[in-house]
Amino acid sequence: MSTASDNAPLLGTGSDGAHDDAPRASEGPGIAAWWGSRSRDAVSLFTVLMLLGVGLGIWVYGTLPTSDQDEHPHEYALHTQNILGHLDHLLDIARAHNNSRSVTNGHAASAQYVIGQLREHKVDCDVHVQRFVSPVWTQGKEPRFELRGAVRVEFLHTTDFRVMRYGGAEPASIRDAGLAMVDDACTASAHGRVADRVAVVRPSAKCSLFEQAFLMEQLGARAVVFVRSARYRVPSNARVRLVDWKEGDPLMSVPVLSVTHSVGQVLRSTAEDAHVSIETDTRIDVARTFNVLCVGRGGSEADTVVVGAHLDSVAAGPGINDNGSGSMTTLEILLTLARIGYAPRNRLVFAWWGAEEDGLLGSRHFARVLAHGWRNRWSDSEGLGLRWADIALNLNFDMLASPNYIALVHNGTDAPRGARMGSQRIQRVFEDYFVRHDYPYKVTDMLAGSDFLPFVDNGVPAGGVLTGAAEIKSIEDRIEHGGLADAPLDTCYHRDCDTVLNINLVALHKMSKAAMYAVSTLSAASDLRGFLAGRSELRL
Ligand SMILES: *[C@@H]1O[C@H](CO)[C@@H](O)[C@H](O)[C@H]1NC(C)=O
Ligand SMILES: *[C@@H]1O[C@H](CO)[C@@H](O)[C@H](O)[C@H]1NC(C)=O
Ligand SMILES: CC(=O)N[C@H]1CO[C@H](CO)[C@@H](O)[C@@H]1O
Ligand SMILES: [Zn+2]
Repeated sequence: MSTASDNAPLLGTGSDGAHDDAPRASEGPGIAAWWGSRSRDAVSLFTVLMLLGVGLGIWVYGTLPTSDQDEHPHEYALHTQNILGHLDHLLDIARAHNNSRSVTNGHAASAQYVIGQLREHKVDCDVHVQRFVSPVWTQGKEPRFELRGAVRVEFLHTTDFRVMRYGGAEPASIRDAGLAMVDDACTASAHGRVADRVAVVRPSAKCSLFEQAFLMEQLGARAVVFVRSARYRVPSNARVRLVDWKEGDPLMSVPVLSVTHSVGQVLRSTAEDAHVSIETDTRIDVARTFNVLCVGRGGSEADTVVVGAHLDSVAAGPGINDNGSGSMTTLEILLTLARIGYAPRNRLVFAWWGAEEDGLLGSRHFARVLAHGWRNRWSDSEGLGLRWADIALNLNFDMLASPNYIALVHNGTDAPRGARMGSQRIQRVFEDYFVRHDYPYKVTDMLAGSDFLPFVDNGVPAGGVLTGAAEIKSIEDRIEHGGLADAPLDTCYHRDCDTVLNINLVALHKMSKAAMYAVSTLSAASDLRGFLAGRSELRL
């Protein structure tokens, strides 16, 4: 009893007056005796109230979100250092595979690393490997292009002409071929003279470059030369093949060159009696590759959020910023969510696309199989447990750590009508992050160049952040975003110096957390479809 009443103030039940007059028997020395008087009871009442007050304060403090960290715990749980650790592994993989992680080199080892991490951290998802084939174009020796006529000109590679990517499935050596000037290569008529000659084509807007080049090839042209319009000073390095290639579609056999406008004028003015020689050393090999998918086991299937990044690099370098930074950030986001026991309201699917650098083939394959029921020889065994109609949105993370970066958010208004409203809403989620942290950012187009395209083209809203590639930073952008003006955002874009040293840590930190914010927010949203359709606000 006495012990209890001695302790009463601390338990918050004493000071009821019952003991007011009873002098306390001192049961022991020290503290117990100290409490045994009226005045001390007053002190103890004060203590109780004070402690209660403090306790209440602590409780209120603990339940109210009082800091950014309390409000956005997922962002803070993500550690940039871990992403760097993954990137180190990717670099090791590239080093062991001729300094590349392309379809034919280190992609498979990169995928094994991702799958190994998912297993090691016991991520609660079904891992699928979705196989497809991808044409891989390579160029060996420098090409040559020479004109013999009234004048004799040896054109300069990259200054005057280039072999367009995917233009030429095998090495070619063309000697003294005549020229045929073609103004409309979209229609087969009127090109009788193309056979056995080199077709010099002014590209038409009426059909794709590939359709024009392929028609010339079918009409017997030995090579195709596209003349650029005068506003470009250099020949094009674009792909000539349809980006939407799939197994069984044709590829160009004969060489396809791009030349500057002035070279085109020289060819045109000497066409009658001129001959050209062309030597190329290019190949197209059809390689097997795959996407890695981690299909979450929890959350509403009908509101699936697909988080994607491409895992392959170009053949020319290890691709650590491009786009290792995106793929390893998404990996670390997933591992972090697993570590903190995150249970999404909406199912999360993580995707590491293959063959992005060869024309978004991995994500296009995914969309073709799911949205259009397309099958290849492996599809039946793949059973992904996913339906296109269940995919509510796609988040795409590509380059997130460009050394001279600008924080860029994709412009949802660029998405086709069916995906526009949702894409605008996703854009706003990213913008909220930058505004909340007071980080400068810029809205950039969402028209081409990455794996969100097959989603928006098939009615699924998409969004994402990126930090820029070969674009040059303007002085205005430098004032707003810092860094270096008149320099590319990523000097090492698609080059062999794209290593861990090419990673901007500040950019990686900001952008990976922006990605985490969007992933955790959108996968936790109730009525996600209503939010994307503009019917409701974002509710968690
Ligand atoms: C390694 O890469 C270089 C440069 O890209 C290339 O010339 C060479 O053929 C590659 N070697 C192999 C074995 O792939
Ligand atoms: C977003 O895209 C739309 C349509 O393509 C364009 O009108 C608008 O100016 C763009 N917004 C920004 C901020 O670039
Ligand atoms: C953001 C960005 O530039 N990402 C790049 C990733 O790789 C593809 C394929 O080369 C580029 O087109 C993207 O631009
Ligand atoms: Zn790239």
